[in-house]
Amino acid sequence: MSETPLAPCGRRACEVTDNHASGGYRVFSLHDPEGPEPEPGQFYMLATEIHWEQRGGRPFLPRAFSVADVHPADDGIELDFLIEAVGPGTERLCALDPGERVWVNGPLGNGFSEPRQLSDGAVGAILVGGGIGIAPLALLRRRFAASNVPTRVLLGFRDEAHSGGLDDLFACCEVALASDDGHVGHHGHVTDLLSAMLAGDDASSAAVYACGPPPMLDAVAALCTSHDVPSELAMESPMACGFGACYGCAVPRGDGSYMRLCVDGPVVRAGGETRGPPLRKPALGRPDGSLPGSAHKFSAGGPTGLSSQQGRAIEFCGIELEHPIINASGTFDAIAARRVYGDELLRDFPFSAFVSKTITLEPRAGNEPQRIWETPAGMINSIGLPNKGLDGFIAEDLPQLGELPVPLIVSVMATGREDFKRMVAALDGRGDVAALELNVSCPNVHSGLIVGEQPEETAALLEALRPLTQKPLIVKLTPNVADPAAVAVAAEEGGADAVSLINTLKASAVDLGSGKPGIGVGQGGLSGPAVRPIAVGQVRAVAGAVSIPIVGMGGVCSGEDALEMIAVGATLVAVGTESFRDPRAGNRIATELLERSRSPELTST
Ligand code: RRO
Repeated sequence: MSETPLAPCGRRACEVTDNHASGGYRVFSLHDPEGPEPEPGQFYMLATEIHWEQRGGRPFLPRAFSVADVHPADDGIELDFLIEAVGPGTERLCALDPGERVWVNGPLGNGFSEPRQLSDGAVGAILVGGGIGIAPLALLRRRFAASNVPTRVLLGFRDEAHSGGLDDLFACCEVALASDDGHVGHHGHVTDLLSAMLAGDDASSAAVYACGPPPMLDAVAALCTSHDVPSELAMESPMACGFGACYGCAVPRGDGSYMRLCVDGPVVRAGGETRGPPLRKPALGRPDGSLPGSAHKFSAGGPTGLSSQQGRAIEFCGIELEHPIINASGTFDAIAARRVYGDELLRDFPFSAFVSKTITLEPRAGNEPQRIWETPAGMINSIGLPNKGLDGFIAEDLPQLGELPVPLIVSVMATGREDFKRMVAALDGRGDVAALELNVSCPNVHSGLIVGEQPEETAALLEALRPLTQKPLIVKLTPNVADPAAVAVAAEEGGADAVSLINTLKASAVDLGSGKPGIGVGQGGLSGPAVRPIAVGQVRAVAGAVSIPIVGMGGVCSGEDALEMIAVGATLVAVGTESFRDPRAGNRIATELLERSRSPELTST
């Protein structure tokens, strides 16, 4: 297991060097001077630098693509991607001109294994690709050729218009073809070719590697299981971030739980198990050698360059923070991000405090896919609070979160007061927890009662919890009520130290292709710049009603947006969805905020 990070920390702008038609698809190439060479099966999150939110605020999220080929360049490497224009994101990428720049985050995820890693007896490889799924197999074939692994390639296409990439990526080798319409090769499915091959004598010495549409992968997995041949499948799932933050790319494991395909895949062993051990074990200790749990006070002049001498250090509920930018709960998984980006993440951590994803008393698997849906200038999520439960969190996550170089705020949620009390009492004694956020506003857990929708319930909850802890209690408010200020006042009267708002707005979408809801469970919560004016309005209303500090959030993408939140009364500003697009959005926004607040034109409401 490699101790090196998968990818440079954050996103970087890479120049397009070529973009040409290839059958019904396009092959475009990027010059990457900084990134490490990707493994076959790994992927990148891509978005164009300009004109991304071009048509009605879409595309908004970056798109995930497997890398199809890699070439050495004078300076760094050149990456090839195979792409078909099927929606606003792929259409924009297909239209790229050489010289334009693309935001690149990667390489990400687990790549394919060698045959011998899958089975002692496997010495050769059979690659099975369908449609655009041939892309990662092109790089895999090249890797196996270089390491003298005997490899056979079976590729299938729907029709001629969907047979792109062949000449560009597989021109050099013998390939058996199949097509649904019979225009080339075997008239039928590529899995017919695999079936015939596995019935042959030498199948027991091979491992199968497949990428393509889900029905094809199911058929490959079934064939391999029946012939007792090991296989790896490169899968796809809608994802917003690619580095474990959004929890959108959930794929069932078969035991009732889900894996995040971005960090547990995209290559998985047939049968649903992930490829192997976690990507990387985080190193113990802090980069500066200080002890975990000692980081709740900050000296001036931190890594972002924001310093208390410059008047930017913030006191929040008795906790000293280096700057006003924190993360919104559930939008950044620091443990997963550290596995992807390594300790570089800690050296210049994006936030001045870290808020955990909300935990519950008992473990939860989360909601069934589809969990995310892109909308104009935003997205809907219905993640459904997947978490390890209080005990799992304390045993497994808390020690790792205690190594972060910033104070930790743990977000908790329960459907009943007694469960809330048990969680608060259990976390009260933890020195590594600086404060607690009470999530009384999740739109995606259907308990019958959302405490934060009723001022009396909110006040009663706070009155029950206040005697249990000296730690600051921050109440996360819902925007899905007529009068959020009334709930904020109730929280303050009940003994809350601060309020945070807004959680996401209840929302829905329809997949016009299938006629089904865009979100598996029918509805979810809307976030992103689309909700920012609502968030600003609600922060303003709450600030006029309470005297406790406010954490403002909702669609903050820039220093100016953060300044707007502060102008209407926020003490801290949380960044949420923007971290999916830019993993270092927190650092960027903190720096922009400092620069903007020094500017002479600064005005306030
Ligand atoms: O996990 C979620 O689905 C979720 C939560 Br807990 C929340 O508070 N807000 C949200 O939009 N999603």
